[in-house]
Amino acid sequence: MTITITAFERSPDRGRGLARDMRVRWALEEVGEPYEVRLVSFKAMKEPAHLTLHPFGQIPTYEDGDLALFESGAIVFHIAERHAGLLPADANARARAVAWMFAALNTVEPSIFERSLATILERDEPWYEQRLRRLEDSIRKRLGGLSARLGDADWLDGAFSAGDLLMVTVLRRAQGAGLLEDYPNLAAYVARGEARPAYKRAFAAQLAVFTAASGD
Ligand code: GTB
Repeated sequence: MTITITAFERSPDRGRGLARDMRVRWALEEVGEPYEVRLVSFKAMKEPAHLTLHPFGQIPTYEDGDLALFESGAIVFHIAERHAGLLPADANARARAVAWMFAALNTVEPSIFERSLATILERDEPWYEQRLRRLEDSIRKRLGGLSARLGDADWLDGAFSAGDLLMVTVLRRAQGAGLLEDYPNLAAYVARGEARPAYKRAFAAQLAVFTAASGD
């Protein structure tokens, strides 16, 4: 049975690979697992059929036989646990890689995500500039810590892992905002992730959806 994931029928990111199906596609490409994609509209996401898969009516979801999952982090973890290549075999190294997965989603992603939302939804508020400064201060705190820890290493803890995969997808949302660019080792880290063949295949697949939908 082929794995099926869901993704935006029309991603608001216009094919930049910023929606969270990208990390699931990338993980599946890294482990060489074929998958199908069911595209869903914003309307369909809130309808009963999709809500049985995702209680919050979002993408991505993951179905494999009688297993249905939501939450991109849980999906990537599931893929990483069942296939070689995304988590080290050594128990301590594996625990550290899992810690980096949580760090990406719990510690680094929130302020980056909030900032992007604020730039879309709160731009006209009188307190917008103040909020943006606050969010950017907290992003810089996280990027500073991450940059110091990464140093001149290629990946966060030894070989490339699911922790790096999630961290790179999270950091990509801070690109072009004058944030990531202040940390050359993090910018190079993201570029290393984006240069991986599995990343390129995943990116091309999600871009093809946008291109087909827009008739470009
Ligand atoms: N914690 C969940 C997970 O990690 O899976 C969050 C899932 C989530 O936020 N899904 C978003 C969604 O379905 C898409 S990824 N939103 C529709 C809704 O809530 O109704 C977030 C996202 C959306 C758009 C862009 N973009 O345009 O750049 C980037 C990321």
